[in-house]
Amino acid sequence: MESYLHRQIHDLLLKAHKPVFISDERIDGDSLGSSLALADFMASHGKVVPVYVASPVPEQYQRLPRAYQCTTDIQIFENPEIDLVVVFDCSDDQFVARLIERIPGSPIVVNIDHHATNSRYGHVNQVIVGAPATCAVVYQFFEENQIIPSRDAATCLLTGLCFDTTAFSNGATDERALATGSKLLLCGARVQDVIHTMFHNRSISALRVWGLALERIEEHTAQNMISTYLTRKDIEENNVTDDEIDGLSNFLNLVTDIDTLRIFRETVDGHVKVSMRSLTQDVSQVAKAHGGGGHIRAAGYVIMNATLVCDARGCWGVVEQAQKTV
Ligand SMILES: [Mn+2]
Repeated sequence: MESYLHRQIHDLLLKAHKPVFISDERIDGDSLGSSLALADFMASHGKVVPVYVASPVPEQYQRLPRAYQCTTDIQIFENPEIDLVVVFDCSDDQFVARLIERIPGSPIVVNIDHHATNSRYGHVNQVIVGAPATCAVVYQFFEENQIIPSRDAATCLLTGLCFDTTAFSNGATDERALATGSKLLLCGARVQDVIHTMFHNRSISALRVWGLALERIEEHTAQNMISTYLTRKDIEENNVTDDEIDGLSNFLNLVTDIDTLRIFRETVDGHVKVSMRSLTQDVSQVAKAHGGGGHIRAAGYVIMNATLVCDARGCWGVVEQAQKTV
């Protein structure tokens, strides 16, 4: 089935007159790497495909091959000629629906992903839950169609694979991840560029904010769990962006043997975002129960209209505001 779908996607890509790619709302190494690798494949067939991103590409990813093809211009969807939409690493069908409803025609939607919570919203759904990254699914696309990815495409794919496996260290690291990594190196992926993109990019201010989060770690011994908290004030007073402090949950997951961890962070629009990681628990179910999503071992959700408060004893908690009534 997977091979059949890869060949079907190949045909759709080559037949499309006006394709558009969508990278997941949450921009990371995997969502960008997978979409840019296929954008590179399309360029080798003379087609420059726009890659829609919900917000500007964070600085650390701006050197990825073809990152210049990313656009935040939502008006690109207002084109009746669009006949194919390919969505990468995105389990949120509402995000995709809001973009697709802007297209005056009825394009074919291809959904390429590996999230356990993906609802299979496309006409063609290449959702491989066992895959370590969407980039591994896209690598399989190349392989099953007997195409050798270019050096640039391989570098994009290795970026996503390293991102989602935290450089082959977390629970998503399996035989397929290591085998795919090795094949990408043989295709000429630039591993030092990937390591630089992933790790050598933290500003000192961002580390200070991480420091606040590390200081505030609370232990829940009975559940073998830790939690920590970051407010808007922490982020804004240190002049860092949310992108810059992303990666804290992966870092904690890498350096502790605590089973489950949760990071609560106030968002710019008045909500609280919860990121969870676990070594043994299915946190995707917890996330789903709260309207979020993700993977079995890495998932998250948003508590709407909420703030974080620290009481006199230094204990942190989430305060949900009642919805304003008109
Ligand atoms: Mn992913």
